[in-house]
Amino acid sequence: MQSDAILDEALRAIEVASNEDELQQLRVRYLGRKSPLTALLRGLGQLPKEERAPAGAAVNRAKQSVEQALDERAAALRSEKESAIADTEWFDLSLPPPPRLQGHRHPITILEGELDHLFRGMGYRVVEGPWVEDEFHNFDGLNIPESHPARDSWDTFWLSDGNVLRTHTSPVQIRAMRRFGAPLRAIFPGRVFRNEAVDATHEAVFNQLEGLVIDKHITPGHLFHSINAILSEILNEDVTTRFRPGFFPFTEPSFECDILRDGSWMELCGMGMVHPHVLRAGGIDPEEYTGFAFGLGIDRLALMRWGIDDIRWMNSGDLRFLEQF
Ligand code: FA5
Repeated sequence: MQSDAILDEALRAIEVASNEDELQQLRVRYLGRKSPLTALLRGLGQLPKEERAPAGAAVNRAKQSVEQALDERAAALRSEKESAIADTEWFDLSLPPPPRLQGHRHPITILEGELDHLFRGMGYRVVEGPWVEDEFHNFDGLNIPESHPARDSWDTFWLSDGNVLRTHTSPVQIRAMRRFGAPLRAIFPGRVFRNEAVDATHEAVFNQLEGLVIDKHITPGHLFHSINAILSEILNEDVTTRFRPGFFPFTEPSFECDILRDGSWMELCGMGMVHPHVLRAGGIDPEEYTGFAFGLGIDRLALMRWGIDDIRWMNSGDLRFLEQF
């Protein structure tokens, strides 16, 4: 019968089809509108009546067989493809995974975390202030009026609206005094900005930790003892410090603290007894309360803690540096 011959031809072609595209072409050729099987179906009407039913059934069987052969061949091709992938793209589940790229905390973040923990343990509250400060908090309220030559000691980034990028964390003193009143024990960690020449121990953007304690009968003795205890704790050793007379308009008397490392002194911290003008600016009565304040360079502390030779590593973003922490 004609349909058997067509079926034979179709099955042979399907068997050797080697991809999905060829199968699709064969599907069109043997099952589509212009296929010989469809032509046979159309021609059924011209056959003698008694031949029509068996001939029609034969064509339909042939169509079903083609359909089935196409599906089977498609499945076979898919599984051939998958086993080829399985042969080439396998991996060994028992192998240990390659090392994962892991983030590291920045040394400043590590130190700030430790300082935070240490001071909270001593009953200090932690307060943050804004990086963009107004002239009052950065200068005037700290007893540095416009005419005061001490304004020149900080190379200030002035903003066009008359505000400044804070040159130190001391402005938070006034904010905290006004907010919490006395007695007060607080630290103010954070970033500060100075328009100054950068070298191995000076950055233009660095971090300070300000400490402020206000209570009755606070003396410089409390200040020196606190600084020594804190530095020894953070540097894990009995530190050797020296306290030199210093000058800050917002403390009186004022001191600088240096720390001895590898035979040389490095300046780490400015400090003093809070000036009565500053207490007043913070709304605290200097007749009733005294206090001490200090401003510690966190980046400098990091240099000492890890024996880093240059402060510029801190802002370098260099992974070779950061991956060591
Ligand atoms: C001050 O900024 C005062 N506000 C500190 C203070 C606070 C005094 C409270 C009294 C009472 P000074 O400019 O010295 O002071 O800076 C304090 C510390 O910040 C320095 O001892 C040093 O450790 C660090 N520091 C200062 N300048 C830089 C810089 N350019 N780069 C890195 N660290 C610096």
